[in-house]
Amino acid sequence: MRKTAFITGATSGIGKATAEIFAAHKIRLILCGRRVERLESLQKKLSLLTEVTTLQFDVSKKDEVKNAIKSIPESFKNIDILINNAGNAHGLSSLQDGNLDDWDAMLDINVKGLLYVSKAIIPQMTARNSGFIVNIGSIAGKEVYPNGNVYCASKHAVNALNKAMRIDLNKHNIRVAAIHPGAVETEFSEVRFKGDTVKAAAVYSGYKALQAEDIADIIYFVISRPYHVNIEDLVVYPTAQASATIMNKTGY
Ligand code: NDP
Ligand code: 8X3
Repeated sequence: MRKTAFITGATSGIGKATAEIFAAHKIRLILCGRRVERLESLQKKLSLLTEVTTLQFDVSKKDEVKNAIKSIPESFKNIDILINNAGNAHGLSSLQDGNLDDWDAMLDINVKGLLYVSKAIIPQMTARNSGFIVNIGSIAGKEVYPNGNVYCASKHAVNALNKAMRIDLNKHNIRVAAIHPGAVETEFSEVRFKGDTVKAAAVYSGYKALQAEDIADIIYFVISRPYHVNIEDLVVYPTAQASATIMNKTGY
């Protein structure tokens, strides 16, 4: 039987590329995000390959999450794979200069949003003793870098929650995995720098950054192992990057 996947943050970057590779493998899709026009155009494109439904909601608003998940059409209700991907960095400044609204956004979206979505979907997985949750963390969840403070804290929380899910869901036969990318060339830096495309482009210049499709390929590899195999934690860098702050920008 065809699997059904629920992907948050499917309107851009890693989430969109994951939707594309899943569709190519005939996985049925529930695509989520706030930008409805993007959801609709992706649904139109991917419906040529698989069944697709969309949900527009903000992961950080718990009532929106609950209502959206309740509204999933009956034929999509058995979710086999949850990709907790929605998230962003907002700002890059020292803790002492930090912006409280940016802090709220990162903690509300990257941490609480992931929790709200997981809480709403997990019960039907535990009822079936089956399911796979993939959490998109970051190297920011493995190390702390200058001015990364609250974004790093949010991704350290994702790393902790990934381990917590592995432990608490163990008795329910549910697979849980985290993928922690380094620099991936998406809209991520545009969001971090609040639409400053020059600053955003500089992040990815002088080397070959990871592409969203690279991470999507890895996500597909992880979810397509035999059921008894769980790849729990993967850190993925571009070849040019050795840590959050060590980047070989000599053109490789
Ligand atoms: P993008 O900015 O390209 O995509 C972010 C996605 O998250 C969009 O689809 C956006 O959809 C969604 N999103 C953001 N806020 C909300 C919200 N409040 N409610 C619902 N959806 C939301 O970035 P990436 O693809 O790079 O990021 C995906 C994940 O990968 C994030 O968790 C990020 O932290 C992580 N990551 C990214 C790295 C990178 O270098 N790019 C490296 C390591 C990890 P919409 O705006 O339509 O709601
Ligand atoms: C995105 C990678 O290094 O900007 O999570 O934190 S980094």
